[in-house]
Amino acid sequence: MSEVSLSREKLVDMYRKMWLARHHDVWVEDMKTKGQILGSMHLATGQEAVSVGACAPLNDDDYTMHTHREHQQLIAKGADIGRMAGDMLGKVTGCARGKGGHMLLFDKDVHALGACGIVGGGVPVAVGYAMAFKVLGTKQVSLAFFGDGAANEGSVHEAMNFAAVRKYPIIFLCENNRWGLTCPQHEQAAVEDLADRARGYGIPGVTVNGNDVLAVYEAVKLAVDRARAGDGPSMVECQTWRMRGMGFGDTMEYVPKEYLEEGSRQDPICLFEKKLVEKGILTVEEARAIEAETKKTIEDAYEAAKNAPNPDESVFWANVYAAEIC
Ligand SMILES: Cc1ncc(C[n+]2csc(CCOP(=O)(O)OP(=O)(O)O)c2C)c(N)n1
Repeated sequence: MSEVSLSREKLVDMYRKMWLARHHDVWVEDMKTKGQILGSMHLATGQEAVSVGACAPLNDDDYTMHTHREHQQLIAKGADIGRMAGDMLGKVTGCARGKGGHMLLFDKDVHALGACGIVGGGVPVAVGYAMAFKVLGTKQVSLAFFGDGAANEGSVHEAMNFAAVRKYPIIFLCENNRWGLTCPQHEQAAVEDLADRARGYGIPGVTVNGNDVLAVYEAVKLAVDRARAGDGPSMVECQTWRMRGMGFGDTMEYVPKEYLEEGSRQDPICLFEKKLVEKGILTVEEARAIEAETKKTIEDAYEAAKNAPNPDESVFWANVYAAEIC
C-alpha cells in the first residue's frame, strides 16, 4: 500500500467512512432482498477505497457529481445518512422528500450534486459547475465520478475536451471496475489504462490501484491542487473490482470466478486496516469498535426511516415544476 503522511484524525475518519459505506451497501442489499426497498439498486461493496480516497482531499464546499452506483460516493462526501435512508425508503424525511429513491440521491448541504441514471450524463454537469467556479473566481473544484463504461460515452469525451481547453477546475474520476453491464473492459476499450486517453485531451492522467485508499487519495490530491492553482483538469483512473452484479438480481454468471477471488483478496478495508494497525495508528480493538459503531449508525438511520411518515399529497407536486425550484 501507498505511504501518505496524514494526521491520525484524517486517517481514522477515512477508515470510518469506508466502514459506513460498506455497512450501508450490505444493509440495503439485505433490505432489498427482503422486499423492503423498491426500485433498482446498484451496489459498490468492495469499491469503498475509490469513493473515500477521492473525496478525502476535497473541501466541504467542493462539489461532487455521482454515478448510478453512488451510495458510497455520497457517504464519502459526508452526506447525511438519515436523509439518504429516508429517500431510499420513499419517506418524507428523504433528501428529495421521498420522491427520488436510490438513483436520485443527493445532499446539497455537502455539495453532493446527486446520482445520475444516465451513464456518463453527470460528467458535463460537473464541468458546468467547474465553469461557474472559474467564472466566479472561487477556489472551489468539482469532481465527476464515472465508470469505465461511461468513459466510452460521447458526453464524457466532449466534457473532458471542453474542460481541458478552458482549463476548468475539475477532476475526472474514473471508477474502473472493469465491467460495463455484462461487458468486460477489453470488449469496450482498446486501451488497458483508460487514463492514457487523458493525453489526447492535453491533461494529466494517472492510473492507480483503486483498492488502495491512500493511492487514490494521493493521486486525487495532486489533481485537486492543480485544479485549485488554475492549471485545469486531470483524470484519475482507479482500477477496482465490481463485487456485486450490475444491478440487484444480477447473479454474475458471466464474471470469471478468478476476478471475484482476486477482488476478495484485495478487500480495501482489510488492506487499509492492516496498514493502520501495522503503523500503530489503530489497535485491532479500536478497529472493531469503529466497525461496530458505524454499523449501528446505519441500522439506526434505516430504523428511523422505516418509522418516518410517507409523503402526503402536497409533497408530490412540490419542486416538480421549474417555477417552484428556488
Ligand atoms: C446513456 C445510458 N446508456 C446505457 C445505460 C444502461 N446502463 C446502465 S448502467 C450501464 C453500465 C455502466 O457501466 P460503468 O460506467 O462501467 O459503471 P458500473 O456499472 O461498472 O459502475 C449501462 C450501459 C444508461 N443507464 N444510460
